[in-house]
Amino acid sequence: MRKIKIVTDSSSDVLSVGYEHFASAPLKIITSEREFTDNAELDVSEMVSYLSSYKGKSQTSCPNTNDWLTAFGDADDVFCITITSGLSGSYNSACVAKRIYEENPDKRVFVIDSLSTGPEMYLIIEKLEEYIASGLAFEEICEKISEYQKNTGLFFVLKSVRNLANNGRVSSILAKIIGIAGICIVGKASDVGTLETIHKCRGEAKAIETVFAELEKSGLKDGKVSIGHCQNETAANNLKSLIEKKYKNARVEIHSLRALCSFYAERGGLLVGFEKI
Ligand code: X90
Repeated sequence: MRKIKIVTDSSSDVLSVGYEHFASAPLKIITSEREFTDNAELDVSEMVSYLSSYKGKSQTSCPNTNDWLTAFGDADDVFCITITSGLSGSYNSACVAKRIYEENPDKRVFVIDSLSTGPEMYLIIEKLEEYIASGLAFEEICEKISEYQKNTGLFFVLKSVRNLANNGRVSSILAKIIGIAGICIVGKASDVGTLETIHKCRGEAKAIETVFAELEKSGLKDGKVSIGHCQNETAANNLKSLIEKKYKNARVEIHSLRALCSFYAERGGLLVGFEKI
């Protein structure tokens, strides 16, 4: 029997799955005083509190090739899913790790660029588990998961884009607009895996209604929805209720974001992954 493993970076917020062969390669959040490794041991809410009063420089770093090789471990077949290559070097270092790993001709690695992060990666990981459990061949899983990925998407609601702007992931002009109290942005992961701002909303309630309308426009039906939040379970539950009221068979799951997504989504932020079918 070949050992099949699912490997992700910590931007997926997934620390463990039902399937036994799984590993997460942590990203890091670095300030001039402290360094946070995004793994199961980290107290994310303590980090978020610390960052909310920290005024200095901060940045993040993705897993390097060695980190990925460690995560692949001794598996024969690896399905490796990364944060979008549009915003991070994680996908690139995973591809280098794949080339090294496959110098052994018995090993196979399929690297998936999520073109997204967090909850959309969560849905892709769940689907991989399903395909592996049903005993599909490696090539079939590669094909099917690529198809599945075309039918998932990610929206977000953010109250601050300070950390995104400071790290060059969105424009500083946008950061200033959002800095105005009470303004939330609603946006989505673009087709090339970058942030696309769609609306600037006054107040969280309006932002939740808006993201629901956008989800519907993009094909939300009775499929799966995954909501990740940074210390904002109330907003996550409000969105869940809106969805379930109209789509009785939708399966909506809520979880707390881990460190990397919390750092960029910031306190109050929501990320929403969904199936378009
Ligand atoms: O390599 C690194 O250091 C990681 C850089 C990650 C940068 C962006 C993370 C965004 C997290 C913010 C809203 C959702 C955006 C989705 C766009 C594809 C969450």
